[in-house]
Amino acid sequence: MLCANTFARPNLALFRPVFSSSTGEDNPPAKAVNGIPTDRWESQTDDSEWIYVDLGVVYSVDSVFVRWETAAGLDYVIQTASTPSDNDNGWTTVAHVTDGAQGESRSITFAPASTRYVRLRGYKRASIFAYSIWEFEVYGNAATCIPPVIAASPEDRTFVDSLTTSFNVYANGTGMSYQWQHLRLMDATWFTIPVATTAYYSFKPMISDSAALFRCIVSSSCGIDTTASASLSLSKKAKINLACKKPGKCTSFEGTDMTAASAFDDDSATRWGTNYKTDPNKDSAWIYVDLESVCTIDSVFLNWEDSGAKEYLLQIANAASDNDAGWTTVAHVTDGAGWQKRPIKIAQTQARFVRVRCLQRLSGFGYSIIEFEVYGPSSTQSVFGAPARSGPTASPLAIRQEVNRCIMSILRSVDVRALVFSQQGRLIREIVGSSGMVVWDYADAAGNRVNSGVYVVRIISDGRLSYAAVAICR
Ligand SMILES: [Ca+2]
Ligand SMILES: [Ca+2]
Repeated sequence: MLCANTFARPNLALFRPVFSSSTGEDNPPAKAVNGIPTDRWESQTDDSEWIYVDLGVVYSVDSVFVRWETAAGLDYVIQTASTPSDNDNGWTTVAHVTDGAQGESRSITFAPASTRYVRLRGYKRASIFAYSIWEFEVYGNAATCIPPVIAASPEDRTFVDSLTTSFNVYANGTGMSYQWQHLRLMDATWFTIPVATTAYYSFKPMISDSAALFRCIVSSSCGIDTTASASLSLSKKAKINLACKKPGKCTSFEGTDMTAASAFDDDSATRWGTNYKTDPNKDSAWIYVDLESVCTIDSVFLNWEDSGAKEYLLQIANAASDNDAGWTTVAHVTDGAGWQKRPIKIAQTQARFVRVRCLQRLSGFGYSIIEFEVYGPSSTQSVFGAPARSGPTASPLAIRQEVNRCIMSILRSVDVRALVFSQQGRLIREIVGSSGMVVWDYADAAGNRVNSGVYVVRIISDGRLSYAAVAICR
């Protein structure tokens, strides 16, 4: 039997996701929002306990109705939040009850508050038992503040290196703020770009940014929405990276996957890293590339990992040495940072060897460079003329669709991830696989099975991309 609504308005908490500080016996918080008056949420036996419900969208909430069991609260507050937390951070108290009684049903009204989350936070119990609530009901009206809704996601872009490119987002809502993110292949996480906080994000990409994904999170006090991902790919007119696949040398490396070659492999998922544990002089490290012939150069792009250099020199030579002899300094950087993509323009010059000579670390770790790229004024070529990748190239993708899952496997691959997109380009799900295999259970990020339709799956394996279309019929 379902409870009759106390008010004419619907109970906004009914069947919504609900969370609590604790659960006593077999009485989880979901039993306080299931409309059944004969089952209940029960906390542990403690004065400081809470329960909150996620209304799904922002409402203008003005009252709650608490159907207490005998184990009631004596002193407790009703709170709202734009972002919920499992402690007292971010919660605003809208009502305070100090005379709670055992077994009562209490209507608590307050000034309308725009909120998606509503919490009851206990301070003192009315009995020696725990807190116990048959039903926690929330009432309100449609919100007056309009949460952000993405009207247009950023579009895919091609770029020419060292020239500015940009992404745009259009959203409807009030009081919105923007935060762009970049899917970092290095650790397969969405990385927040600190400076990118407007609807328009303009920047100078590196060659190794090709195939990178970008998205924007639009938020306000009454909600949040995230754009579909947009990809960045290299234009056919792009300049060629003179250091790509060229031999390199370095003072030390932490593991065999972190040699100098990892900074010149055109792969954002690999990096050079010094062996900071054993280097006798931890600050004084270097890495250089041999362009294999004397080239005219005018710029270098450095994609630093978190272990960056605070201070370093950019140097050139026509005969490389393993010490400081024979190297000419063409740039001196004193404000380096971690996760920094640093373009360095230099006066046009000729050189066969280009070196980064580190002087001071940022942290207790070593130095680490994801990609070290070198360009010249006349190095413009079709990317189809670029040197091929070494090792196995785009590996064959095998797909097997079953009733409740789809198995995608990449031969010769170890690290594999999949991004599932709708036909409208919205990111539905990210899946991390293992041993060259990724399994999609046809669920979205919230765990709900997706609707029938065609989905595009972008598979990233060992830094390379493959695509698949998966048709789902119920
Ligand atoms: Ca119940
Ligand atoms: Ca690399």
